Amino acid sequence: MSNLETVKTKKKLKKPNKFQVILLNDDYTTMEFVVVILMKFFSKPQEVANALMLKIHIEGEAVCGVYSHDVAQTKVTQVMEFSRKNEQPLMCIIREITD
Ligand code: TYC
Repeated sequence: MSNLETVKTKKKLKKPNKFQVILLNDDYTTMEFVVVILMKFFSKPQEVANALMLKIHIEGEAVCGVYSHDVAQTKVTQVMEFSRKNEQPLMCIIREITD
């Protein structure tokens, strides 16, 4: 295969970028509300949601899901809107996975 063909092949097979959606701890959002968020927007069963909420509470943050950029951005927007409507200061961020 020529050099040109190799470059073309590499470009075609490039893996799509993936993005972690991360919830951050704070002192004011209720634990119950975070569990609701994890069940409603990240489809976690209640026990998993509870364990993940505690991990965030103790460690400061946790990855709640990994998605394409579009889906990750939508999750962040939905979580932030729902939190503000419910007067909770919960923060949700995106982090690109780099290798
Ligand atoms: N630290 C909060 C409390 O003690 C609970 C909490 C957990 C807040 C996870 C945000 O992403 C969070 N009420």
